[in-house]
Amino acid sequence: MERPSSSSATVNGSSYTIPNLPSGTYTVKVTENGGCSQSKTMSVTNSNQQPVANFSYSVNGTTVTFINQSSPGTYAWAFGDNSNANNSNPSHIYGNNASYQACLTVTNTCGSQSICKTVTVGIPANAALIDVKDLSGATGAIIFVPVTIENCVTGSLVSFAGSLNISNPAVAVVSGIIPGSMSPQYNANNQTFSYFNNSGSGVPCGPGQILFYVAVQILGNQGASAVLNIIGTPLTIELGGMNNGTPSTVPYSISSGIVSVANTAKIAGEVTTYWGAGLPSVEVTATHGATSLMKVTDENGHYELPALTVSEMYRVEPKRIAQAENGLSTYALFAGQRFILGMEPLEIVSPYQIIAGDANCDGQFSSLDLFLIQRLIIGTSQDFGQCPSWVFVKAGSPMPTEFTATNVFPYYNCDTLMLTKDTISDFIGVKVGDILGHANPVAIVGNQTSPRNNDILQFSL
Ligand SMILES: [Ca+2]
Ligand SMILES: [Ca+2]
Repeated sequence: MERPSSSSATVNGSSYTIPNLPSGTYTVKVTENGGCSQSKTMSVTNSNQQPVANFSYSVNGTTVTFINQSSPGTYAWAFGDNSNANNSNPSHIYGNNASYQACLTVTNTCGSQSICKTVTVGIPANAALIDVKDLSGATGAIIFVPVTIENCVTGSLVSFAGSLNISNPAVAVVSGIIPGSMSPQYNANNQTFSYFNNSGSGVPCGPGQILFYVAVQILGNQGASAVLNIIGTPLTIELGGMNNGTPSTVPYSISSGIVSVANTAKIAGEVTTYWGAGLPSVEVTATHGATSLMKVTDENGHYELPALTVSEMYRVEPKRIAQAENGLSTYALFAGQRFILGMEPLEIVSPYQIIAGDANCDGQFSSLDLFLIQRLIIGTSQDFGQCPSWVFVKAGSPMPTEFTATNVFPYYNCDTLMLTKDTISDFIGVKVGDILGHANPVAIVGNQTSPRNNDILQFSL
């Protein structure tokens, strides 16, 4: 080979390789054993050079700023605490006072090269510690990660600003900031926050105090995690406090948090009448396999079944035992009879009224049901026999708009779902026999009814 450098290679089969050539124009001369030769000119460009990895870094508390000194290519940083980055000159905040192996891999079309360095970080004793807590939530949930202050080196805090970062946006993303003792303004476009106290004296600074919460939406699959950081780009971190009556910056260190995807989720919801009144004391049971968990609705009809294992099928079913005579009236029987005769009474406008009318739960509203309701009104019987006092319909399940005495049946009386994330499951409660919707939603025992159009709800316990 001739200019700009010379090298030689032995043919291996019909090919040969001469690595690490600087860019330039080369003449390749092939000589056979007998001395005959032939030449060809070709050029080698820079882009085909092997990558070279190197970096330096600076430490400030637990914040490390990395300076890339590698050849061009794509960069993959592994900071040694299970977090990563792909930008050229990342800044990273470590969670603990410790040593970490930080590695950089640079890749180009010729291959890749890695280099690792030991980075030791520490939190100075004279600095306040801003601690982003660890928190997990189910896929789809929004969790509220507390940001607290420890080692409060100032009497009161007057300002705080910085930028939020999540190491892997496929796992979780920041959706906002919820006030604690501070109420920062937040810019979702660049994930920066800024707070200043407008009382003139600042907010008292106590150990463990929650400054604010970062609202984080969980997106990843269960078991995944990401680092939630307060970082100095694009908005520089600055903590301001009162120092002997003078506002000044406060030295700080930041401990990052881990947001992770939980392997449990909750089923929650509300149980209401079809006119929207909350139903308390409804037993809502979630069953999968041989296990079941039950919670009773509160005074507003809300329930919550927490910490259910995900990736399981659940059957959610409400049940309410309350007095059978609630909401019954002879007038409702006349309206029901006119409906059965096809006279379209004005009092019956909802398919739930037909479900209420089916007093023996046989899937149709008929004269026999009117007879059963009448027996309860006059005291010949105390219950509906094969029908419970309340039945339930899964909210949002399809209902015919042109309903008849039979086409609203069967209805969805439970919710069956594959639990993958926090899930809402609402139900409509229907008091059996209450054809006109007059049942008192809070009546559990005794004999009380209350017209729902009345502002005053009359009941006694
Ligand atoms: Ca932390
Ligand atoms: Ca019936």
